[in-house]
Amino acid sequence: MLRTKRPDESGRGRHECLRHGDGGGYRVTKIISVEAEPYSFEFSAATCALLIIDMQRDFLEAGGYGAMLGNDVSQLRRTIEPNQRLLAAWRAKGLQVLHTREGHRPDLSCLPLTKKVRGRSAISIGDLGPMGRILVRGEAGHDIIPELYPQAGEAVIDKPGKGAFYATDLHTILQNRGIRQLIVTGVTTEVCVNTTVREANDRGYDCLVLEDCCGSYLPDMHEAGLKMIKEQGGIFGWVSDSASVLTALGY
Ligand code: C5J
Repeated sequence: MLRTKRPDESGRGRHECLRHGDGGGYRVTKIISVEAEPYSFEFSAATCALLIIDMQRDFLEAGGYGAMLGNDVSQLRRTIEPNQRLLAAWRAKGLQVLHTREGHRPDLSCLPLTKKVRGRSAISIGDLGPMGRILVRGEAGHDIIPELYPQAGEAVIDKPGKGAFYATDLHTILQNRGIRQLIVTGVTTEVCVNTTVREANDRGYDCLVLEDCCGSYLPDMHEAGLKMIKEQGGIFGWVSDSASVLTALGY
């Protein structure tokens, strides 16, 4: 495939011509440009997916794991509405969506002992809570919140670690679907979002993280997590917000 960019154009509405080897036909792909830091993030609809990280009841709802550990879930719940708006717009354009869930097999065979005991908390992964066994696949608390529930055709990646690429088929799915760019949202900013963005970066994906669609129980960690992504010329990726993506999509 041969790619030619029109040299005089930049930003919104720019087009890229993709010429296919057989037959020499051209397909014109619109480049969508989102205002972002450290500079604009560009993607084409066919090669970009929305990746929503761990918007699970155990992290976001009263009675879930996060709340049982004494965290203020409102810090995460403020991300629900912007995620809903973005997801609705993304779906309406027919673009690709993937969701992740952090959790473990019921026999806990994919749960390292280190993760089970870290924090020395009275309750830990696998214990029984108000929404079933904490972060165990198949339990109510492990599932995605109803407000952002996956639709048919949207891949749900069950991950045992913080990063969505570790011990999952996410990379294979993205490769098979021709995805090269990810718009990443979800919780928590400094843990699973950051780990996933770093893993994606090392695998050759460009990631745009949306600050209003990501959250942390600890606001200063949210800020730090975003800063680490966009510093040094975007060492791990870009940071923007949902309004900028919606504007770029023509809403
Ligand atoms: C955490 C996550 N914080 N999804 N998980 O343990 O960030």
